Amino acid sequence: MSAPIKVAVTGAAGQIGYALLFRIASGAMFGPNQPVILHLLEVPAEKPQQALTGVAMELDDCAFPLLKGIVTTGDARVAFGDANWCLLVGAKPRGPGMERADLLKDNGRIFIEQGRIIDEVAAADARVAVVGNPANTNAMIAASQAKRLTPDRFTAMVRLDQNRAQTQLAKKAGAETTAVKDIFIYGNHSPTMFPAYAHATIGGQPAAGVINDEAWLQGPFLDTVGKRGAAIIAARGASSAASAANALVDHVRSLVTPGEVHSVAVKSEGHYGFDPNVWAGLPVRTTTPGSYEVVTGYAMDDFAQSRIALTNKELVDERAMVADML
Ligand code: NAX
Repeated sequence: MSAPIKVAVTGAAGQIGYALLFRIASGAMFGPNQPVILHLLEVPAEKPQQALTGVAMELDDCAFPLLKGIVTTGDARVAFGDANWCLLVGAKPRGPGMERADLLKDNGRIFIEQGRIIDEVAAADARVAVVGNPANTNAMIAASQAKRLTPDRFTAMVRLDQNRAQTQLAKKAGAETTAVKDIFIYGNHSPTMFPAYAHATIGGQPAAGVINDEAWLQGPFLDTVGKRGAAIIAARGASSAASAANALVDHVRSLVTPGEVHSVAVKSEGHYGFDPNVWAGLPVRTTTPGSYEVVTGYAMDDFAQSRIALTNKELVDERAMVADML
């Protein structure tokens, strides 16, 4: 059994937090031999702090063998102190009539502060995974505040989009989800994202050939994956939570498993036509636990290039909207 690692989770009393913490504590994220200490952050107001106390009580009530401690706090310095992983789930939701630029700025303030504090107090090997929206740009903002931790330590989650795309391809082909491989998400976690179906395989064969319906791949498939979040809200009356928590488990588990190839939003180095300095969803290969390299060399046809240009433009525009804050 290894020494416990410290895992900070923000927005811990929110709906994703509630679906996430029990998975981390059970070993789903870091494996059955890795004890964890949870550092749970919520805004320092009475109600969320009370809710957080209740969540911690339920975690206690599970008697998880791998859970070696729980810290609940409203102080980011305490939450991120010596943390090995910082899972940034908490964010301000978009209110009625709120412009995207206002959402970006309000969340920008949160991620500037959290990025700075993580850089000051987290463990030397700290890794950061951002879920709170707009996730890609929030990761870019947090990374911009770091002097000690390099930009590769800051990732954002597009794994929910990858999982959604994998299931849609499997359903269309009448195949098991496990038969679908190499479907990766490029760009922003927003409806502009591009699941590059041309590289995917189903049962070892090119997915486009198995499905044999280019119009479906370019139309309903992309629409369903891109607008799935809104469809869940319309159906459930609340945004995706359990599937988002599950995707974060996958995101981190793949990042600590050498050899895994998976979709992560990381700092672009210009590959596939993305502007350097935006955080874009890309296929990465985990090299050593917590480290990765971008998988380059996938050929992009005109259609793919035009979709990547669209999602890249959105990321560049988001960066421009917060440029004065960085
Ligand atoms: P909730 O509103 O249920 O929970 C968010 C929690 O964060 C709240 O309890 C709030 O008090 C807390 N919080 C806000 N600011 C904070 C701060 N500065 N420090 C600590 N805690 C803070 O939202 P939930 O459904 O859990 O979603 C969380 C975030 O995930 C949202 O931004 C949401 O848009 C985003 N999502 C991202 C996804 C992705 O694939 N990247 C998918 C799911 C989800 O929509």
